[in-house]
Amino acid sequence: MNKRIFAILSIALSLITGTSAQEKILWYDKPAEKWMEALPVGNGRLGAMVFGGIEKETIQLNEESVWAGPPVPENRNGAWKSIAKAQASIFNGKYVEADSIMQTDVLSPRIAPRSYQTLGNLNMDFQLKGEAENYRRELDLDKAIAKTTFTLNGVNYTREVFSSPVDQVIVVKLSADKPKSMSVNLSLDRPADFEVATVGKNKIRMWGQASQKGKHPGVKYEAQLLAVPNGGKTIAEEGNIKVSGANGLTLFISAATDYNADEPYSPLTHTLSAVCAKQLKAVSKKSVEKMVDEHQTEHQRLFRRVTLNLGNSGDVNVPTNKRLEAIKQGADDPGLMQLFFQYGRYLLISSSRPGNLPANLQGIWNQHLSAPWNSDFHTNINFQMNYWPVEICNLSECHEPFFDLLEDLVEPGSKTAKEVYNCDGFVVHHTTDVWHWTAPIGKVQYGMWPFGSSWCTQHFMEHYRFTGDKEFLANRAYPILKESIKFLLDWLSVDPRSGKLVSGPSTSPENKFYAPGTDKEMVRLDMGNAMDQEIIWDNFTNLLEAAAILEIEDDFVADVKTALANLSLPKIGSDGRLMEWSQEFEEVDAGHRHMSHLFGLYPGRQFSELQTPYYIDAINRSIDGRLANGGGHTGWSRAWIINFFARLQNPDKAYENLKALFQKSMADNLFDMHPPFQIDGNFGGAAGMAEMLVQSHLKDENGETIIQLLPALPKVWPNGNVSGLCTRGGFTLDMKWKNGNPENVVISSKNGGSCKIKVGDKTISLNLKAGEEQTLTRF
Ligand code: FUC
Repeated sequence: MNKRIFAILSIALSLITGTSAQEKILWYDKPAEKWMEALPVGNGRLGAMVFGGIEKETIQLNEESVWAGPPVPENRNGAWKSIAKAQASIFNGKYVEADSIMQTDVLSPRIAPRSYQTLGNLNMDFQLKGEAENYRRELDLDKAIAKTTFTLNGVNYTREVFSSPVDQVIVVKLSADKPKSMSVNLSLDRPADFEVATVGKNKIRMWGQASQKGKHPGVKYEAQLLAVPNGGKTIAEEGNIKVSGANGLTLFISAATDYNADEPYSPLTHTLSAVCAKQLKAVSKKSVEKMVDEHQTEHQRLFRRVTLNLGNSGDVNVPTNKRLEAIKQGADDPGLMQLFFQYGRYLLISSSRPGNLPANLQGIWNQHLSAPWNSDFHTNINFQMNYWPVEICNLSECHEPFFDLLEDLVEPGSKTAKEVYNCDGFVVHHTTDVWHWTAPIGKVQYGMWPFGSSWCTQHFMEHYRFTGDKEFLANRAYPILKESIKFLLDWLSVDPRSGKLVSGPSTSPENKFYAPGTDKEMVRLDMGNAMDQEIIWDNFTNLLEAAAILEIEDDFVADVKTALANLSLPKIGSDGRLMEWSQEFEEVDAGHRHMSHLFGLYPGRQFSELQTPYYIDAINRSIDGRLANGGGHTGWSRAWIINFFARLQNPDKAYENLKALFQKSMADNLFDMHPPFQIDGNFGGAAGMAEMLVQSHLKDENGETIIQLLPALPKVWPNGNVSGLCTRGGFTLDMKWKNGNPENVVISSKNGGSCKIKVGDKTISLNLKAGEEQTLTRF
């Protein structure tokens, strides 16, 4: 498409949706002083944090597979021999004994740190003196370009940075509007484990092997910087490149590692310098304009699928940090929330593209050698939360890296299931990383929880529900669900007190309670905690749904049906709250950040006002109890609460918690803070906003998807529109609302099928052919 037509179409699109290009920009009037003020770009694999400095500019670089290496935790072979003893202890009320048996006999030592690491820094020392004027740095989410502009000594400088998914390089384009104004010293470095050298006069190589203070030798990496000046003089000396008096300058950064995702313990044998050089050679033959065009087209292919306008864009002329500060002071700013929503989508596109590793605790953006929690894949909420927005926000293919990792864990997870538990199937615990280990580790409080795998398999089924991809269901979702459930069927035991099937000994992540009958001794393990039972319910019902679609009727399916009928379900306590454990224990931390027992509300679908109203009051009391005692204090915990209240169809509380996420857990660059930075809250928050606008997790008695429109629309968003949100059943939705009510809804079907649209108490039945769309204007 030529540029003019494209520009006209963009204007037309913004007129239709009521959003302008400015609304998708984060911007600031000062350079970043801290990393948490810098702006992220990424192509799924290569990330960069842009500070926007004037005399000196640093760009912190990442490559997703730069990890310190083995040793990793190992399975305790034969640990299962002690598990029956611990189970009996719990059934006999001896909780301290059970914790102690499991801690001593089952958990492996936590071998850490072994972290995801920074690739290094590109340092640019510009030969500039004087006061800059008209300073602005921005991140344009639609263009996926970070840009810094200022005027100094009468020269207008522009610096643009992007990470191209097409060319697999980071591009830094430096321009000035007066000739010969560009003089800069360039270098690459890293906090440890690196060597540098120049090649010819315009290339720097940096290489090494990631380690953790000399231990844990891991991934070998190389990064190369190619400087392509326009005019001026370029010399290379002692690992640096000096450019003086150029009219402009473009830098290309390539990076490669020997990490082999298919077999992490057999590194790739390709020559890293040759891989990097090849990528640089390819781009040096291309015009930067073409690279920008191709980069944007690829980014916008995904990004532009969804538009959101919450009715009031706020003042786009006020810097983003000041708007955030105003929210912290109590103001409402739907425009900034709209920006945060699209930022979530932008971050997912930029950190999780097909073929790459999935987004870790920091996406791909990490400046440390020892990152908080190693920046790993934490599977007791965080890793899953990263992918909560992926289907509903029309980024289905960005789910791929998640599926790939899970499938890679089946083999080691089967070994763990056999060696540690003497169970069939596969198991993953509270965390894992690029080395694909699956053993239970550390303390029972977090480590004794064999449910990372079963929770993650939920995503496979959800992918099917949103896309209707039957091949995926048959070849990927069903097999992995089956492996997860094989483990569960062996793991479950009969509770002699109730005759029901329960999981355990296991923690309700990562909470603790006072052991009954002791002088307030703290313990963690129970038989039949609510979360385990809910995840098992989810797994079983997912498998049965898949089996029905695939017309599988065999002994395994029959076993799952029987187990489901005998499964212990969550109970309501004497104080009216949903019980977190199987008994009414006295809790140690009433405001605990994990709200594991509410899994069945979100991301599960076991509890709903429409179908299980008797649970709703208990759930509300549980959340209120947590919040009254300081719950929601981490970004991800708050993000989870937004989703809970969206599902409870409580717009006021959903909004109150969304606002609290901005007020208490957000940095100036709109990164979520645990604190420290943890990207899950960005994704969980965006998912929560989508969930406030449309929900589709329920089915009616005939198995038809119920699509609920504006189930939790807050008063501050009375008018607005959204396009491109996806629902289960394979529908896509464009919707305009006025005075809190849907006015114009266009619903289209990917594969053909029927659904029930629900607005308040009214229901409309629809039956669409594949590719058909229908407009609804009366409700
Ligand atoms: C979970 C949480 C922590 C942290 C860690 C990465 O275990 O309990 O708060 O977010 O993951």
